[in-house]
Amino acid sequence: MSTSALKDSVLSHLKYSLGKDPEHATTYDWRVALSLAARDRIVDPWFESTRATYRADAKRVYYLSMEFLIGRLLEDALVNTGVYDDAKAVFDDLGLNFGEILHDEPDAALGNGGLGRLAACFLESLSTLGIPAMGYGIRYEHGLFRQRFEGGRQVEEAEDWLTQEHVWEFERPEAAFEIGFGGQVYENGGRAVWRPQEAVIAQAFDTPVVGWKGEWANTLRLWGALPKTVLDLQRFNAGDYAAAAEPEALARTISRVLYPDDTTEEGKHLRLKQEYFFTAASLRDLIRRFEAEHDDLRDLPKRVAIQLNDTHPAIAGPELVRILHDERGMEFETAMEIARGCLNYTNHTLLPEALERWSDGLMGYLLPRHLQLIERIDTAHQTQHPGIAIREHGEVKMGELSFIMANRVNGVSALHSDLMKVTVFKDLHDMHPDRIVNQTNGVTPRRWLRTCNPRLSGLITDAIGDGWIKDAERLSELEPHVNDAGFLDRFVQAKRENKVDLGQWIAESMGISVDPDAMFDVQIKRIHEYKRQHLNILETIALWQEMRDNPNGDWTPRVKIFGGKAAPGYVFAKEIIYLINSVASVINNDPVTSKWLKVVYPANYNVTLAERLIPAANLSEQISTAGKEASGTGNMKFALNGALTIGTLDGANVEIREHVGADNFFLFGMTAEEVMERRTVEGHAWDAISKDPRLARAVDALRNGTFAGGDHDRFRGIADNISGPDYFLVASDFSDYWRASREVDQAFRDTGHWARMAALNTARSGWFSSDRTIRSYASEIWDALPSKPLRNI
Ligand code: 26Y
Repeated sequence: MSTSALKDSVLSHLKYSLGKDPEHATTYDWRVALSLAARDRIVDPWFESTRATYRADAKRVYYLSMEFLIGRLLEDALVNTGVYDDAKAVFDDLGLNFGEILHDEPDAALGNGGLGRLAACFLESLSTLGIPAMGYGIRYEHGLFRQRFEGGRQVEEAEDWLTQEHVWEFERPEAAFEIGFGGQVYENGGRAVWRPQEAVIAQAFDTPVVGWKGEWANTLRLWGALPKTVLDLQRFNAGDYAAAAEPEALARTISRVLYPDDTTEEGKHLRLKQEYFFTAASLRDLIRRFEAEHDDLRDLPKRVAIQLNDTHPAIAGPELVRILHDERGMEFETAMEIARGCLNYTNHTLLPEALERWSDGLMGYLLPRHLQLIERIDTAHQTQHPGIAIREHGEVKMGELSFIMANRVNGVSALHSDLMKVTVFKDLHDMHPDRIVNQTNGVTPRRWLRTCNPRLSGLITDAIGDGWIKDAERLSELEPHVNDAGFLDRFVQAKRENKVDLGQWIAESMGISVDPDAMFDVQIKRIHEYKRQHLNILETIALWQEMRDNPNGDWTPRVKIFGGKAAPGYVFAKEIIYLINSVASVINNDPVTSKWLKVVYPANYNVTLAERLIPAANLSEQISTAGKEASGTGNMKFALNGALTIGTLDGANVEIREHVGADNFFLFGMTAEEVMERRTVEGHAWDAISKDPRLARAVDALRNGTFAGGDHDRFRGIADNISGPDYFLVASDFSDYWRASREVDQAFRDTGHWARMAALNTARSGWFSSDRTIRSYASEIWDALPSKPLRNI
């Protein structure tokens, strides 16, 4: 398509869709006009994909997820449909700032972190591979909260991405289902009939997800909750306006907010409602689609694979059995078999507190028939495999339920899948030894290299052509180039320019000046004790103290960059945020160390900020307590963008190290096994602190008010934790982390060698493409085949 055709399309949308003339159009107007023009180019392949799927009677994959952390869509769509350069030319021609227009788009934060972003990468890969698939989730009015810092503390604000029109979606008033809650179960002619007490409408909103080169597009179908009756007219006419609007407000609450990854008690009722709401609507939708084409529901497993993204949609098991058994009259055992033939479950955590459990009371109140069916499923399973119960201590364990109802269960890295077999799912694994399979996570190279890092991707394409974008393993063709000084120079140059851009952004948005030749050392992820941001900040404190001891030393300059949100109810994580910000304000104002050390913590880390930070990183901090991080996916994005990792043998770090080579990875810390052993040593933290004077002094600085304007109490909680229970073994891993960090310093000074290691990280990270992950799910779990590519744009 030519630039002028795109320009006509943008101008036409500006006029006819937005009712604006170019003289009065705002950045928003231009952005929406361009988005609509881009969307137009996706609609044909989207329709064609659906038609091809029907024609081939292909098996469909349904990915059920409470979270889709899709971020911004415009730039990705322009790149994937091949019109990015044309679009830029159009706006240059119009004399408008293209970057500003792209950045006007709100970041759709319909997820908390890794699990939600993984779902978004998977959708893009499913489209790139041409696998007929649909993502199902919730159209939250308010995504993940916006984070601000007030005096260094996290403050949460409601996110409101939907106050602007979401231009990518199509509302589907005809695709709507009534979803019930509560009520009673009756018996009628030998069949159970559930008569819910209340009901809301789940209405579909579709967003096309286009793959590379626009060859295929799948759908992300998000459900919004609507009332059955908009207004109680009787109450309204009686003058009680608030009460009249109540049904609407109550119904809409269900799709109002995304739950922050949290363990608070409040809102449990609403969370379970959300889970059932979107799961039930999705199942009804896919059964309706199946029945439009086929007449025997016993064929469902041949035509449909359903992937449960963690236990959040686990109610799909009993719901599918309820539909097949109660509503369609199938034998219970047959219904079970069919449901199990369709369902698969991905586990994303071994942390016991993060595995969902619902009390019998709440489950019985909101979903009385489902509780009965869960009892029956439990009994049936125990008859065959005594010793494991889904229900225990008055609770339903959703992990066990998901496992029992699934054809395949998977972990998200090799280590994690192995640990599943010996920890939380040990007994179930022993009973069903073939059920757990590993599917190591991946990230889409389109967004996480091609789009977010145009300098590096341009250089790669110059060297090896653009085949790597669709087949990331071809990045290995870069290997011979890492011995070419000219290539390495350009590699270093691309990284440096990305750092200059980031430095400018940091200066403008935070008023902190950073040296683009310093090492950019980045830890971005949710704030959690197991991810150990406090280990990083302790090392920062110790380094700063040492620099002050030796102000004439030849220190390697570093910019420590942090990003991440804490769950609003997670007090300790919020203390860590406060500590990082407090340390930053002391260190950044210290004239003695300012040429070597800066601490930068921009607020409101999100997908857009990740896209800015990752291309500019030299060092990737992946320092979780071994055995706790299921996989990590940020670690893959960094390696792909030529950052070196300092990390523990945890999650996918293990596999990253294997792929990039042990020489190109800074390893430290205890292994998962050593961690378990160390915990049994009484006084392990004290022991570690007494053996390492640097650590002792850093912990002391938390207690003596150095970072709290003399207040000895402000960070006492963190200090006491590190020197007391220290469940996450910050103290025990400190010395080795310090050692590895100094090795990093040394290595960074040998710029040529560092560049070579960085380039090797890029060349050897292609395996971490989500295309590889999806191919593997397709062959090992879904038995789904890619359809033929349709056409090239
Ligand atoms: C129960 C509920 C409130 C809840 C909500 C969100 C519980 C957990 C989560 C999110 C979990 C999550 O994001 N897990 C991450 O999944 C990534 C993708 O597999 C992994 O890379 C990462 O290690 C894991 O922490």
